[in-house]
Amino acid sequence: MEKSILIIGACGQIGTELTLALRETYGNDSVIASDIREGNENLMESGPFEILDATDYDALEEVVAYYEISEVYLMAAMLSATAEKFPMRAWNLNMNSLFNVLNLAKEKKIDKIFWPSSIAVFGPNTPKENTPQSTIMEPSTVYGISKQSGERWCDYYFHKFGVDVRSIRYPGLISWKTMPGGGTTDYAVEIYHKALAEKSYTCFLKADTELPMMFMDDAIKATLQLMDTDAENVKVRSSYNLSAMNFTPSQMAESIQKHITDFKISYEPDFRQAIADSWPSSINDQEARRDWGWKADFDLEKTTKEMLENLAP
Ligand code: AKB
Repeated sequence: MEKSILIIGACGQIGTELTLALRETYGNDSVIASDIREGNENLMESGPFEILDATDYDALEEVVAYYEISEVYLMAAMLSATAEKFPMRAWNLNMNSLFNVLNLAKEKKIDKIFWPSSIAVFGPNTPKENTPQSTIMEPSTVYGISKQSGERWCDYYFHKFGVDVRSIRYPGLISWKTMPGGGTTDYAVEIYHKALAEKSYTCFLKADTELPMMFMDDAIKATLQLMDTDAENVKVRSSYNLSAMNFTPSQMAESIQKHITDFKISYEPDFRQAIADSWPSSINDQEARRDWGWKADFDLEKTTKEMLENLAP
């Protein structure tokens, strides 16, 4: 039978590019985009779209039955900075949407799930450098707590009910097609927009805050690769560590200055500094490399070139 794929949260930063990539692979009509609001023109015009609140089980079940969906990518979530402001709303969205999708698979209404986790599952007591797959996980943010709980539930549904759920701990993601919203790593996208528009940027993190990051093409490649591999290769059913590059805001500014020589950066750390300080600065992703052949293509220099070229007016 042909695949029929539902993307929940299709209008967000990852969802938009993932939908377009999946449509290119499986055909426009086989990939149903959904969100609580409409997305950009590219996304809306390239295939079917449904307004859908993923916390509403009945509405979700109806869409799944109507389109005979076999795979769900659940990309809807409230990210770290916004979740600190609305803890209960974040918990409700991040957890109930996951339970709804896991339960659809448990009831055999869908076959396969992708659910994104994050480096936010780690906390201040986690080893900061080269953070291993399995280690101390004591997240100190609302978002991190929801992602860590989500990982435990994914692992539980796999072992208890045989649900084929697959997941990646995304680092900060850098893209030019859609803006991120409400994350702590968002500075790494905003900086390019401001560099081109104003030749200056005031960063909300300190100059030397090193975080794991990834260019969106790599994130999409990893997601499709993990979803494509045979089930027996997926040895980690909580979520895979994934790494591409690590840098600080000042290193990022230097890479921009190679193209825009008069670009200036200043620093005004806000509440997001504490979130960033609780996360790892680099990630060990040997399990993803071993199990399904993961390897990143983009480093900081290549990312900067790609971002500036595509965002330039
Ligand atoms: C955030 O900053 O909240 C996200 C993430 C690292 O999961 N980009």
